[in-house]
Amino acid sequence: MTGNWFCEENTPGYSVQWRMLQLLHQETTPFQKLMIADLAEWGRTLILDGAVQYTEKDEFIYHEMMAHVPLMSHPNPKEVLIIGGGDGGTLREVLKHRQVTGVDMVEIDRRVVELSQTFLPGVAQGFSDDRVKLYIDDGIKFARETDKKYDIILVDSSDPVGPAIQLYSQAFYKDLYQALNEDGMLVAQSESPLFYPQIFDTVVSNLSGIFPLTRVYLAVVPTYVSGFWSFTAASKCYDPLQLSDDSDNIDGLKYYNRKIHQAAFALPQFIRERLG
Ligand code: AG3
Repeated sequence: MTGNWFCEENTPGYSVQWRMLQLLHQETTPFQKLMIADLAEWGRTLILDGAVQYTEKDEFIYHEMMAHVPLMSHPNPKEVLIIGGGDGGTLREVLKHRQVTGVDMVEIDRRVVELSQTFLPGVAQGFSDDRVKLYIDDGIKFARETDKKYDIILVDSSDPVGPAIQLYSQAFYKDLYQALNEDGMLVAQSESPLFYPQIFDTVVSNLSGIFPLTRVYLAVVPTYVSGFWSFTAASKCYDPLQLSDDSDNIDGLKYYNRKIHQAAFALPQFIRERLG
């Protein structure tokens, strides 16, 4: 950190600097270094191990795209599992679907949940919704041990460092496959294909080794490394690209709409070539 600037080092050759108006909280949890700051231009921001996860200004893009693409494609999503996502952004979007009757959320770091509720605007409400059950637990262990079946699973993980490494493994995805109903669907954030192509390849190839249908989609998330961000949808039955006629109409969206849903699956040539 230099003066009032927070510096996110993405690679040894590429860093981004953010002017910090106020450092609101900082601590080292048993899992990671957690920081909440008010950044000029971006507002309240959650930073884990030096990587920006959530900013007030652009979080809606990532969270809407993570939740609504699978939820609008599945005709009858009732039970949802969120792994990670302790800030509550994905949860807030999932709860906008009236068809959803239960959401289990598994976050390893209790402090992420507690501090997000205290400091991040617009996420606390979700945690008190009757449909939600919060497990402070290791997502890997939860996936291995659960005998519940879900319609949708969302893997809202941080980068594959520290507590999140195993969330990119094939063993974990196999457990999630088991935890999905026969027509279930999963979405995992799959990092920047431009900047972290190996991680992107790992997610896609691990998932496509297990699921009959895997599709990548994109969104611009300005505050994530390079802004060029991907999600990978893996499905047992429905095509994630296809919107279901039975899906809810959701109010109050700022990014997602039906045209965006389909456009997000149009992939640039360099990604198509990576996918083979
Ligand atoms: N999860 C993905 C954040 C990745 C950001 N990476 C980085 N800045 N190096 C975000 C969790 C939000 N619910």
